[in-house]
Amino acid sequence: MKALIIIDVQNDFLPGGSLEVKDGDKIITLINKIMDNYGHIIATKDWHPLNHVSFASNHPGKNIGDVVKVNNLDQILWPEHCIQKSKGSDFPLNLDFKAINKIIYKGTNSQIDSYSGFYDNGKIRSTGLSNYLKVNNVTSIDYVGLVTEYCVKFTVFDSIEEGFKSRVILKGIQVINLEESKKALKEMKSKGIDLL
Ligand code: VGL
Ligand code: ZN
Repeated sequence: MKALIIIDVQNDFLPGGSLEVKDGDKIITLINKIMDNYGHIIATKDWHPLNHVSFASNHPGKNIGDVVKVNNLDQILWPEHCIQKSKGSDFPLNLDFKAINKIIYKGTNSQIDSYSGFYDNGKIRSTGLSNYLKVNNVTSIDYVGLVTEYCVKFTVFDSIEEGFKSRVILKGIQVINLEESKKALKEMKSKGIDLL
């Protein structure tokens, strides 16, 4: 069974959002168009509590973009984004979200970030995504969403490690930092992830 996983297509990552990605909205038409081709459609949502460790606002004296150590892990500090139940955490209205079969929430623990849709950044807690896919006999996954060098990258790395045939649809992703994203795509390729 083939699945489509849509990563973090949420208002805060789109133009006008608190962590807006330039042209982040340009991938939505394509995503809507390809949804029909899949037996299962899963979306991940970045889903942070207000006191989340990734927010610069929770580190007095620090700024957005600074890197701090949290339990020995590097943590980049972001603006507040995708706060649980906020408008910024919603799917955009022009995404065909009614076609989504399952939503996986990540970054819900205030003390640790989660770029991957499978595990938190310390690989301590599973989100349940892997189990959901296995129970539904999914063996092959195509990925779209935001953003290439963070959540897409770490999700597909875990995807291949979990044994799923994994492909990234290049017209369905978007980047924050072009240099970092080029590196990310190279790393994906070297790990056996197909780039379409
Ligand atoms: C993401 C930064 C912080 C992402 C999530 O979805 O790529 N990036 N939280
Ligand atoms: Zn986040």
